[in-house]
This record gives sequence, structure tokens and C-alpha cells, in this order.
Amino acid sequence: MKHLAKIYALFFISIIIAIAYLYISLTQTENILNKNINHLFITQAQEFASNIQRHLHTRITNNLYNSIKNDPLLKKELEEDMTLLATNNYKYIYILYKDSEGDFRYLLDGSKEDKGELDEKLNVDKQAWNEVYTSQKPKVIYQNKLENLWVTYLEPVVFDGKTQAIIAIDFSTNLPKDVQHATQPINHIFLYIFIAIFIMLLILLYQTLLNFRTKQDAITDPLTQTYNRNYLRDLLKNINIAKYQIIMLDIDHFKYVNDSYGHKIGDNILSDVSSLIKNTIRNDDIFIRFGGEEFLLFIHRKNTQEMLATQIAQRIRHTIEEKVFTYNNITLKVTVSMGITCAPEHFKNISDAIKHADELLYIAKREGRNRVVSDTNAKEIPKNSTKTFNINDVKDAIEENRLICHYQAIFCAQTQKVIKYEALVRIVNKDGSMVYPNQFLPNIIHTNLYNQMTKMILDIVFEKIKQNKVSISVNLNFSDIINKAIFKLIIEELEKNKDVAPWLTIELLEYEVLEAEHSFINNIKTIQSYGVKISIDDFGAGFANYNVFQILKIDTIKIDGSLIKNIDTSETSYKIVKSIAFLTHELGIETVAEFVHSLEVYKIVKELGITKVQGFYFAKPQENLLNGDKTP
Ligand code: GH3
Ligand code: MG
Ligand code: MG
Repeated sequence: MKHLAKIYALFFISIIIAIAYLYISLTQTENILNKNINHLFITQAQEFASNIQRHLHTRITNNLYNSIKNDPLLKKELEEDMTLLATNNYKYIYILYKDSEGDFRYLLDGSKEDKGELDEKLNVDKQAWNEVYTSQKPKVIYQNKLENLWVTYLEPVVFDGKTQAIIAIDFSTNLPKDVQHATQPINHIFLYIFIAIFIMLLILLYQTLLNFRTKQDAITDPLTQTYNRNYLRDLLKNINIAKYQIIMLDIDHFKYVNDSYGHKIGDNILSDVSSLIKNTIRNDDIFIRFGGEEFLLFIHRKNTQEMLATQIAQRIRHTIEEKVFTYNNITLKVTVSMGITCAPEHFKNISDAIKHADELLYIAKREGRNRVVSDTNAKEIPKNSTKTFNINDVKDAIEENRLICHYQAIFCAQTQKVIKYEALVRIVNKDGSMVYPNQFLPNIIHTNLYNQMTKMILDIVFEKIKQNKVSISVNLNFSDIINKAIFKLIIEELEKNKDVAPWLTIELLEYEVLEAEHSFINNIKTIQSYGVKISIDDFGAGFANYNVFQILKIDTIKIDGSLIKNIDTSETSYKIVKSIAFLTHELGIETVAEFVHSLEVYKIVKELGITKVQGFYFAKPQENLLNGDKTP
């Protein structure tokens, strides 16, 4: 494409040069022609003049005027001689003298027509004539302004060193005008061509400006007027990363701003925070909206001052922390967290260096937000991805389809047959090893990735239900149910899988009903309207309390593993489980005992009337379902 543009440009320039060359050639030809005509005339006129001079000097010895005035015969004779020289081109050949007043008057006139009388005054270009009078040198006057008259040749008549008159020979010709007429159409054509070229150049300029605008729009984020990811993509191809330090910046609890004040205010905050950052950095730094409320800064390094980015980051953090944002009657403050890669050149590629800044940003978030973490001050730098499984690793795993579910069977305590399964999410490392939820869930819980992951799990589970016609439970948090986005995606999933929804159980973790949580109750009821079963997870530990039974219709409770695993040795555990079993029996709620790891434990829970059991004694979580009984 660029190549083609170059060829067009070259072609265009060649045409302009060719036209300019033609135009110059034509003008020069005209000039040369005129010069030749002039030359021809002057040589001829000089010859005529010297002829006349010879005649005058043979017939007259000193006073020219008196001799002619007093001898009309001589005057006639001389004039006849001059007339002999006259032709169509040299119509006017005459001699003028200067009177005492400085006017020029006829002395002799050899012209064929419009003859001047002796002493008759003629209006001439006095300055030129006087010059010839005093300098005593011939002169050529170009008369372009007069019709047909082309040039006048003047030559002084000198007697005894004194100018007594001037011979004037007018040369008239139509030739130059004819040439001009002949070339006029060509000149017009040139004029049109020049106008056309000018218009084309204007269009070209307009197009270039338009292209520039379109390109600029494509790389600019409309809300914050910063560069967007398109720009980043191009930048990554050309940037010499050794010259920069990378800051990844994220507004803290921005979701809260949106939720509390609305998206409009959220947008205002985004653009105002961007402006504050722009004012804090220099022209050779690069500022990009990386996505949502996340920004990427490339800080230009002068003489590899490692601490530069950290100082700028602290300045940005402080400026934003101090700023009170006011919109109509609302005033609010926000803070930002940043992660900095000080030496991006040590990374395999720029993407890794950016990822590293993101990891450090994540640490800044975890350490309490409103802070800057760079790889020079980080207490913990994630190096080994098996230890800390961060946002980007989860992102990669999702993209590369390495997010899977394992299934742990739940058995009927009486019959020991499989009743259902609990789906447990895993990430498969590239080397095939497993990453467990506790290794990555806390890191992504407040990110969009968590929502994405929840949707994927529901998809996987529904597919499994469809294929195997089994009941499967999934784990969700209390906060997931009241999170608008997650609730929306749960409902979407249920709508999509209406026929198998009754096979799904939701195990609620971190359950904590507040009086005011109407949305929670309503949302659970909506979910239940699809036939989905609700189970309370980790009952007997954490926040779980009995109030839930008054508010909602609960299908199952899962007694916390910490109570079950010691039930054979701890009397307290035994008593608590016994009371739970009694209560749920009274309320008609199913119970599941998890962590059933031995025959002893199994025997006790069965004896206490617990209806379902789950644990290593029966089955470990595994990729495939057991080939046991399938009962919905
Ligand atoms: P953290 O402190 O961990 O960064 O929490 P957070 O709430 O800032 O982060 P989270 O990623 O959970 O939420 C980011 C929110 O930003 C979610 C999304 O709705 C909002 N957001 C993303 N882009 C825009 C936008 O252009 N305008 C507005 N108003 N909100 C946006
Ligand atoms: Mg944020
Ligand atoms: Mg964020």
C-alpha cells in the first residue's frame, strides 16, 4: 500500500516537472524570438542611420538647423533620400532637434505618411531623448505599449563635438504579437493545468488531514482523550523499551464509585483522573488507557535513573489522593494503586514487562491500595507462577482453555450410592499440574475475570449435567448473588439451560444474611424459581447462622468439614453435629457431611441421621464422574 502511494507520488511529481519544463521552454522560445527580431531591426536601423549620417555630413558642414532652414531644396533632397530607406516596417524615419525650451521639434522627416513639418513639436520620451543628446550614444527604446510600433532606434547627429539633432527610426511589426497570439491558447492550457494541479494538491492536503484525523481517532480513547490499546499495539512494535519504565495504574474501588454515584460520575472521575495524570507527566512519557479504570504509563528514562518512575508514581498517587472531585452537589475522593517495572529490558518481551507491572499492581491492591509497588520495593515479587497464581495467569488459563472442573461424588449415607457431585474448579498448568481455587480465587475475586470464570464454570457444569443426567452442585459466594453482573449471568445461564436447571444445586459460601439484604432474598427466590436447589456450605463454621431457615427455603446444608473430620475424637464436634442433625431433621432439610475420611467417621454420621456423605473415604475429586448410580 505504501509502495503504491510512493509510485503515485513519483508519477505525479514527474508530470508536474514535465509541465513546468514545457512551460519554461515555451516562454523562452518567445523571448528568443523577440530578441532575434530586435537584433534584426537594430542592425538594420544602425545601417540606415549611418547612411543618413553620411548624407548629412557630406552636405552640411556645421550648423545643421540653419543649413536646412535656409535651404528648402537641401531639406527636400535629404528627406527624399530618407524616404528611400522607408519600408512597411520602417514607416517613420525622422530627425528632431531640441529647441531652447528643451522641446523636440521636427527638422527632417522621411516618413511616408503623417509627415511632420519643420519646427513642428513632437511629444517624445524626453528622458530617453535627452540622454542620447548628452551621452551622444545611440539608444533603443522598446515601445511595447503602442500598437504595432515595436522599437525606436535613436542616434545623435554630432557636428564639432556638439549634438545638433537625433535620428529616430521607428520599427513596426506584428510579428511578436502574432507569436503571442499563436502561443496564447497554449498559455491558457498551461493556466488550466496549473489550476488543476493546485486543486489536486488542495484535495490531497484535505485527504491527508482527514486520514490523519481518522488515524488519530482510532488510537484515542474518546472518554479520556488518552491513547488506547490500538496505539499500544502499534507502539509495542517500535518502542525501545530499555528507554522506559512501566507503570500500571488502577483506580481503587472504582466499582464502588460507579455503584454509589452512577456511571456518569464514574466517567467524570475517569477523565479527571486522566487529566491529573497527564499534567503530572512529561511530553516524552506515554500515557495509555489500558482498559476500564486501568492505565499504562511508559516513563521515559533519562540516563537510566531507575527511581524516576517511582517518584513520578508517588507524585501521581499524592495528587489524586489530595484532589477533591466535585460534580454538582457531589464531592468525592479517590485513590489509585500502581505497580512499576523499573527495568523492562530484563524481561523476555514487553508483554512480560507489562504483566510484571500488573502483578506488582495486584500486590499494591492486596497490601491495602493507595500505594505504589515497584520491583525495587516489593516485599514479594512473584517469580514462580506455581506459587502465586495471579490475574494474568488466570487470564491466560481461561484463554487457553485450561480452566476445568473436577467432580467429587456425594453419596447416600444409607445406600452408599452416588446421589450427586460437587464441581470444584481447577486450573491445569502447562506442565499438567493442578492449581487449586485457594491459590487463585482470592487474587481475582474482585475482578471481571472472576465473573468470566463463574460463567465458564456454569457452562461446563450445565454441559456435564446434559451429557450425564446427574445432579451437580457449584459453589457461589453470598456476594455473587447480590452482584448485579454475576446475578445477571447466572440468570442468563439458567434461561439457556432451563430444562436441566433443576439438576443444579448452588452451594452458598460465606453466607451472611443482613436484615437489609432484600436483593439477596429476591435473587435467591428467582434462582429457585428455575428449580435450582440451594445448599448452605460450611454450616456450623464461619458466618452461617440459623436465621437463614426463617428467610429462605433451604434444600440442603453441608456441615463444615472441621466439625466432621474430628467427630470420632472430639466430643464437642460430635455434640454440635448431633444438634445440627436434629434440627435439620425437624426442619426437613437434607444434610451433607463433608470430610468423611474414614469408616469410623462414616459410621458416626450415618448413626446421627445425616443423609449424605462426601469425603476421601468414598471418593476424591476427579476429572471424570464415577460410574455409580445416577439419581437426581
Ligand atoms: P480495585 O480497587 O481492586 O481496583 O477495585 P475496583 O472496583 O476499582 O475494580 P473492579 O475491576 O472490580 O471494577 C472496575 C469497574 O470499573 C468495573 C467497571 O464497571 C468499571 N468501568 C470500567 N470501564 C468504565 C467506564 O468507562 N466508565 C465507568 N463509569 N466505569 C467503568
Ligand atoms: Mg480498580
Ligand atoms: Mg480494575
